[in-house]
Amino acid sequence: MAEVYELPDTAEFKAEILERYPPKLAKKRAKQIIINKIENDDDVPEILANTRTIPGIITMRGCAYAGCKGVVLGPTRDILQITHGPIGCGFYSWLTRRNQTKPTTESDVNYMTYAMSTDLQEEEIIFGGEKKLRAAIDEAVALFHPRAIGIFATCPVGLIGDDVHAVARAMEEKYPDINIFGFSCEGYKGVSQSAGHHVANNKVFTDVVGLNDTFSKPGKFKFNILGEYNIGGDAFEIERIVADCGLSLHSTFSGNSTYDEFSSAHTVDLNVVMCHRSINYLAEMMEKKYGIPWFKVNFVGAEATSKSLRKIAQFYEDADLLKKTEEVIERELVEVEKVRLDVKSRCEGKTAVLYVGGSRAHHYQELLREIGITILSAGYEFAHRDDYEGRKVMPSIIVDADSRNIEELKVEADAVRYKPRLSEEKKASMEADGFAFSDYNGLMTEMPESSLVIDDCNHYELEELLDRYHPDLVCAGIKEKYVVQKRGIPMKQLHSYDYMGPFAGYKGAINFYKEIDRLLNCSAFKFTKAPWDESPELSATYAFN
Ligand code: CFM
Repeated sequence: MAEVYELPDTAEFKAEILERYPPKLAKKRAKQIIINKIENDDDVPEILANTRTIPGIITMRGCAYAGCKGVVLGPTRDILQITHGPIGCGFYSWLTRRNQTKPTTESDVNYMTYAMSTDLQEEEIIFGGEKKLRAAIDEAVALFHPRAIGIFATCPVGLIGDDVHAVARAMEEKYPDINIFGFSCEGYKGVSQSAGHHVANNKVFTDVVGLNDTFSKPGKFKFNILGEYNIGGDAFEIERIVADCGLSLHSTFSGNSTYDEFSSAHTVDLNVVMCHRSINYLAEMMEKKYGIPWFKVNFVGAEATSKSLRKIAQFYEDADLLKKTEEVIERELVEVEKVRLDVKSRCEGKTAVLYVGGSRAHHYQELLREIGITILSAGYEFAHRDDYEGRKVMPSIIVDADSRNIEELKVEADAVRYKPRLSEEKKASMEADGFAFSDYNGLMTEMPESSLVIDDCNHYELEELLDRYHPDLVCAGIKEKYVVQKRGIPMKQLHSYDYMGPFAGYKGAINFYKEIDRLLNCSAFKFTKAPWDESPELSATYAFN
């Protein structure tokens, strides 16, 4: 049952926010700023999501290229990745997210430390850039001899009509031993980075997964983690815990991953999904084509980690595995509880708001609640209605022209490799016992009643909210960080974690508790005076009828 926190005057606050917008925009934002209400069977109000940001608004969002190259493919280390576009796109998607990797031997390749780009100039924008892309691939092959190359399209490439797929096909003919594939992830391809996730999922599914039937790892209980990107070392901590439980993690999509792991990912028995938004497509497609079931997990938060480990162990129905898992949980919780209770004594009763991507605004509520912090407001930058309201609303989501822009692959069972890991009867009986497959309840069911859920929150709304409700902590990204901190409010980046991590798993929980304790109880913020409070500020309003 969700906590009840009476955030005062939310309706009035919402009306005030909307009053300053032109009428058409106010009408749209009214559907994206929601006062949370949880009905009996976990029904929540409908929210408008995955829709275009209003031009001129300072959004927190990124682009489709960022979602494809930066997010989904970026963390894998031995697929050589070439950004076809101006140098800025390649440069700013180059490890700013702090995704880490750890080659297992000295001779393992790691391309993540390179930013490879065709560095398009005016000349190519006018006369076409495919020649330069082919030359870049020749150069990359000569220097690195990679096994796989991904080519990522940026906005100008789409505008001038360069065909990255045709180049990929031609270059694959020239280098038949190298798997070369292109991504139509032009920045404007969708309304946010979410479109890029989908493009990435599709291509990895059609061109990589399923190619290698022989690569395997030792161990009995083989599974993949989908949607964990090893920011600040999160995947390393998850790897440590699942190995201690006796599980065999085959491939993570895509934190600390390799091409071999991706291409043989169809050989395991289970997919667990961490970030639902960025990768639920791949989970669904792998189930249809190979018969691998999936369910949602969350390794952010000590309790959530324990729950997720137990669910994975229960899936295999093995007494030893279950026993070992309980031992790991008990062992790890000793230190976690010690730190948690100490930190909680200083953080209890504080309040926070979170506006992050498409899953962390939900997952990190777990960690904050564990140290007694109340969530006043949260929202995603680019999630869809299912991430807010739960997957049960998926059939009622209206597919608009922007979403239709991204191909929905028609997936059928593989003639050779399809093997249902669970019979229909078995799955049904597990479900009858409360074991949820292919499910996600979304963020709103776990938010306090009457808290504010804001989709695609912008800087104006965030500042109004800070003025009105004075949260003790803001969790968001780099674009928000300094505006918030200059006001004297501690701010934690939940994308890159600033300079820290891991925050996942048990050690991550300890790191996070301590960091939030330091931030909330640091007196330096009390002495901070925002420059705009000290000197006059220009202000303006829209002129409209
Ligand atoms: Fe998934 Fe992510 Fe997120 Fe995301 Fe992202 Fe990220 Fe994020 Mo930044 S894949 S949706 S596109 S959990 S980069 S690791 S932190 S916005 S909440």
